[in-house]
Amino acid sequence: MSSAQTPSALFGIDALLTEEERAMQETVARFCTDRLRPHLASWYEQGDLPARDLARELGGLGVLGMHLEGYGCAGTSATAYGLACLELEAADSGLRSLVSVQGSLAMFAIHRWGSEEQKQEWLPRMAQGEAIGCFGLTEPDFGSDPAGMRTRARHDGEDWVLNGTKMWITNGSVADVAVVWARTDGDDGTVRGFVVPTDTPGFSAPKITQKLSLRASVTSELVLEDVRLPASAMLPEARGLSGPLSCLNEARFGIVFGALGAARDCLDATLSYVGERDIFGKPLAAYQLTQAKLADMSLELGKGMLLAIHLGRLKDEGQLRPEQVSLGKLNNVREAIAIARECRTLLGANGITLEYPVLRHANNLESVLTYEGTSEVHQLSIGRALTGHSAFR
Ligand code: TGC
Ligand code: FAD
Repeated sequence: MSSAQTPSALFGIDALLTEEERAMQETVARFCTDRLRPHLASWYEQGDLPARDLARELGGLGVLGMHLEGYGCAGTSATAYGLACLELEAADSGLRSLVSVQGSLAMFAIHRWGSEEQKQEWLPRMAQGEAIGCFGLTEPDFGSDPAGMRTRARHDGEDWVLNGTKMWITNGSVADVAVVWARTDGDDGTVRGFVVPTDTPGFSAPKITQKLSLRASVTSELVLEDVRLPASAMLPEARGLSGPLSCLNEARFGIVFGALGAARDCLDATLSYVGERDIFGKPLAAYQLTQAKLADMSLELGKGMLLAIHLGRLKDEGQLRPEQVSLGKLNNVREAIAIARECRTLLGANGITLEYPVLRHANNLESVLTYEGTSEVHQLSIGRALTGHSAFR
């Protein structure tokens, strides 16, 4: 047999990255191998993970809010952040989610839209993983259409009083601080963001159980019953839906890279499996049908990487537009889940167990396909950019 190449080597991906980016990728990959991989199957099976310990370790690694400037954040390139997401998601989408929600949603919201006091109070601790954040936008009846949200913020003297329910909130039950989006009773009912310490009376976060996807991740409901907050809890600079939607661009960007990590891990496991599995007297890898599958999957993985790196460079130049993030999220998650499912076929019955990562990734990617804008939402965003017509309503 001639020497085998990885899909990444086939595409020459490393040549497109800076030394610093490759170093960051390797550091995160090593952490995943040493610290995460030995536990992934059992965390997934138990439907739980030691989120607090992991947050501190991830903080020590420097990946929480790593693409933000100041307040204890590393200020890396967007591409370096994407590559960290890729390695984390090659371990498990739940781990990438923990980091995405912390850095791209909760920390970004405070960094971009918060007061200096809010930034000083929360960001350094969140960067170190000493404080965990969550981001409450989705509600039981309003996921794709957050404009319909029912959570209300009522002015009472100098205070704000929040009532409502948020649903499917990553990190909710383990969070120290929740960024909650609510419609105000003043300001013509504008959507505003609030920084809510989770020990505020009236706030609770029951954990959602019985998930079949993203099991190594804490997902919760947020219940707000007369949660009274001082005026200083409002994010002063965010006004309207563009506030939360700008945060989604950040998290979606991480997923553009992250989903490819899950796909790469599936392909790596499968390449190794087909080399060792003998069927009808020769390795499964030596059949044309197998090689056609492997070639097509590698092609999609490599094309996805080229797209991700292109979008990363645009982001670093401050040129990345939301509809371009939609191109990446739609394509790379759609292809990643197709790769995971195809890999599963090559593993036969072994593919349905936790001994191999493939079905775990495929199941996780069902969530990734839905959160941060479903495929259909991204198709419609691209459609709007192409035609000028909004077909959401
Ligand atoms: P629309 O009229 O289009 O926009 C309202 C205002 O927002 C602005 N805007 C954006 N700004 C920044 N970035 C974007 N991507 C933006 N998209 C829109 C827009 O310019 C406008 O600004 P202004 O100043 O004129 O008021 O709003 P719409 O109600 O028609 O909705 C558009 C739509 C459907 C695209 C949006 O609602 C949407 O993206 N829906 C999907 C919701 C979603 O993705 N939720 C994710 C929740 S968080 C999560 O899932 C975390 S998962 C865990 C993990 O990340 O790991
Ligand atoms: P719906 O909006 O009800 O969509 C159902 C179907 O209708 C989808 O196929 C959708 O594409 C389709 N559809 C919607 N609109 C249209 C249209 N205009 N035309 C045609 N079809 C349409 N949210 C947060 O705020 N914070 C979090 O931390 C968070 N974490 C999550 C973690 C997990 C594991 C999961 C699964 C979800 C999480 N979410 C979070 C929620 C996530 O963002 C929503 O699930 C997502 O936005 C979709 O909303 P929905 O589930 O209500 O689906």
